[in-house]
Amino acid sequence: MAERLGNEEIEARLASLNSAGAGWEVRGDRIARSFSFPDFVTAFGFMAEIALVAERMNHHPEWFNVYGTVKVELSTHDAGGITELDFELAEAMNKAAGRHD
Ligand code: H2B
Repeated sequence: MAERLGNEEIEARLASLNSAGAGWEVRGDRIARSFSFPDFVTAFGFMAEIALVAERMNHHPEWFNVYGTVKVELSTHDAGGITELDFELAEAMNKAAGRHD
């Protein structure tokens, strides 16, 4: 099972996740980001693509969608905090968002 990451490790991975200006932040025991798409169908296309990634990883986002906005929070419940799985899924989201803009 994935291990909870320490604060230094989280900050280092966050910096790399945000190297292209993605805007992820630590919020309590989660990492969070808001994505903005031009409309609902584009946002939903992003979510549909990520749903398949999440199933493959057996690691699932908490997210909230209104029209073109998708607010995401990632944590590893099984580990009680942030693990490398959250950063892996976040990276997949950054890449997918670039294909749905
Ligand atoms: N997703 C996330 N984000 N965190 C988990 O700890 C988690 C999950 N655990 N998806 C998985 C499913 C677990 O609940 C099942 C039973 O494998």
